[in-house]
Order: sequence, then C-alpha cells, then structure tokens
Amino acid sequence: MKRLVIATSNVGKIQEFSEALDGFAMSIESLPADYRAPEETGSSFLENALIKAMTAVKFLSLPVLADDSGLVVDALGGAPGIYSARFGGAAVSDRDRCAFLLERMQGVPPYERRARFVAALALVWPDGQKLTAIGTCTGEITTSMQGERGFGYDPIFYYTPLRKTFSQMTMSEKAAVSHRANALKQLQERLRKGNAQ
Ligand code: ITT
Repeated sequence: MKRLVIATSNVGKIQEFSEALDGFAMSIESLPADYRAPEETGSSFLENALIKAMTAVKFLSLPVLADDSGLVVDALGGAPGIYSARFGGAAVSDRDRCAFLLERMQGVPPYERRARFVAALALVWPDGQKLTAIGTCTGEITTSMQGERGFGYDPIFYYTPLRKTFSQMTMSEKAAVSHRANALKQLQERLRKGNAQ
C-alpha cells in the first residue's frame, strides 16, 4: 500500500486529513517522534507549506503532505495571517488565542468583521515532484466564542450560509466547506489529471 506522511503536529489538522483521506488506498502516517519541524520562514502560506513538506521529505524519503494555514481578518489588516499559530504568544492555548483576537476586534461593527481561512497544501515526493493548492473559506468574526468542536479559531469563525461557527458544525459539515477541504479537492483533481511538477 502507498504511504503518505502528514507533516503536521496539529492534532486538529491530523483528524481532518485522516477523515478526508479515509477510503483512499493509502496508509496515512504521522511524523516520527524524533522529527524536528523547520522554522516557518516563508512570506506566504504556500512558501511555508513547501518548507514543511520539503524538509520532511528530506528526513523521511517518503511522500509528504504539509499544510500551512491561518485566519486573515480584514479589520486587522490581514492579521494574524501566516502568523496565526503565534498570534498572542507562542505558548498560548487555542481558546486564549481566540480571546486575544476577539479583544482586538472590540468595537468593530458587524459589517466590518469579514475574515477568511486560508490553507496552502504542498504534496511533495522524494524524487522532487510537487503539487500545491490553496483553499479559502470566507466568514465573519463573532463577538464571543461559540461551540465546542474543532480547533484553533473555529469558535470565533462564523460561516454565514450555515449560520454556525466552525465549532458548532459537525466534522462532516466543516469538511464540506472548509479552506482545507477546498484545497484538498483541488489537489485530488490535479492528482487525477497527473499534474505533478
Ligand atoms: P503545523 O505547522 O505543525 O502543521 P500549526 O498549528 O503550527 O501546525 P500553522 O503554522 O499552519 O500550523 O498554523 C495554523 C494556525 O491557524 C493555527 O493557529 C491553527 O489553529 C489555525 N488554523 C488553521 N486551520 C484552522 C481551522 O481549520 N480551524 C481553526 N483554526 C485553524
């Protein structure tokens, strides 16, 4: 069976990828315990996804899928963007990070609370072939945390068509519309067409 390593330490991402790739004839693996993730020195989601994937491929000599993602908030000039994982401090819990962002949004009226999640995916093979995709999902920042599911900024990201935050959705509801799912669909389409470079 073909092996694919998901190069992330984020448990929420691992759950979503495992669910999305279930049913494909592939053995989905995580990073080994002795793996040291590279610094994310890129200036875009895509650059960082490629850094993560290429570093892991070098270490493992196996095909690797990496994800760099985050929340882009219009009223904050695009912040936290590629710095989403470090927003409000490096050693801060997901809920504290949400609280920090809500605080920064205090006084912002409803019609200026637009935001989008972005996910850049990079699939890289040991022979150097690469496939990339970027997915987005647009929504609004709530004024308080709502819902218990998901991870990261899910409790404060309101998806208007379903009138729920990502944290109030089931995994399959989120998987039908999320930035990560959109990017994954594009990647699968390109794989089918044999578009790897
Ligand atoms: P890896 O680099 O090991 O994959 P990470 O959590 O550091 O893990 P990123 O650098 O891509 O990943 O940072 C992504 C940030 O955006 C992080 O704070 C996530 O919680 C958040 N994020 C990404 N996708 C999300 C989603 O679907 N729902 C909620 N928050 C999300």
